[in-house]
Amino acid sequence: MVDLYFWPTANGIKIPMLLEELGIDYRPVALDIRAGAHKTEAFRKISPNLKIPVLVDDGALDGNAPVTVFESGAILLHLAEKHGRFLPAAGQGKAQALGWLFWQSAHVAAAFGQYVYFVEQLFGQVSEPLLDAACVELNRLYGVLETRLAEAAYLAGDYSIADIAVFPWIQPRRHRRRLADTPNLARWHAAVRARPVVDKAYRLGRGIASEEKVLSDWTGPEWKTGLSAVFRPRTQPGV
Ligand SMILES: N[C@@H](CCC(=O)N[C@@H](CS)C(=O)NCC(=O)O)C(=O)O
Repeated sequence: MVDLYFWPTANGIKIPMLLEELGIDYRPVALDIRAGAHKTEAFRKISPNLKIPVLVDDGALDGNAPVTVFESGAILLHLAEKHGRFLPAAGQGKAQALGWLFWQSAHVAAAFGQYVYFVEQLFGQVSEPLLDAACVELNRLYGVLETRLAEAAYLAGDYSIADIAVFPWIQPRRHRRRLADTPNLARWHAAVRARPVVDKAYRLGRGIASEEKVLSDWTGPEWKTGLSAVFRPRTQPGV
């Protein structure tokens, strides 16, 4: 059996997006992180950093040794390598996929997470220069994506675990953005979201916690007005 310990956040939802693509039979184990359900010694044994997601594969389905993987990027990589899909086997394609996968986990998670925390939790308390810096980095990273997607259909050429890692982090309303302002990112976003299994993964998430913002962001109307005071588009795409 393959158990997925998760909650439908940006990092959590990546894994059903890939498991569904691969057609793997898995058991979702919902851990309500908003209620602290992950903060147990039992969970620490499989998740040393006490975060979701974690994949536990007992090997029964394929006769392999049991394996437990924490960190969403590591889980995507593990599954892609094991099944030989959504990651080129070698060469430039593989290098691109890994580069964008690690870029998401190093840059996007930190910067987007900080921006949302400042705006949604600390607005009015966080200083103007700090808020400015968060906005500048958010815009810079959207620009990096726009530039890349102007030259390639998907981040590594073909659809890969890199696209799966980045997609849930693109939350236009939360980021006070219109996707139309970055047309190549918008085209890529529409193509990923049109994949039937992406919808299936998000439906699974909504069945668990429909109030999670990542689940509703791209299904509703794009952000148009409001909170413009905290939106400072100060950098050029690609800078
Ligand atoms: N780098 C980790 C980040 C995991 C992470 O931040 N998980 C969040 C949800 S998206 C979490 O478990 N939060 C609960 C907490 O911090 O207590 C990954 O990509 O898996």
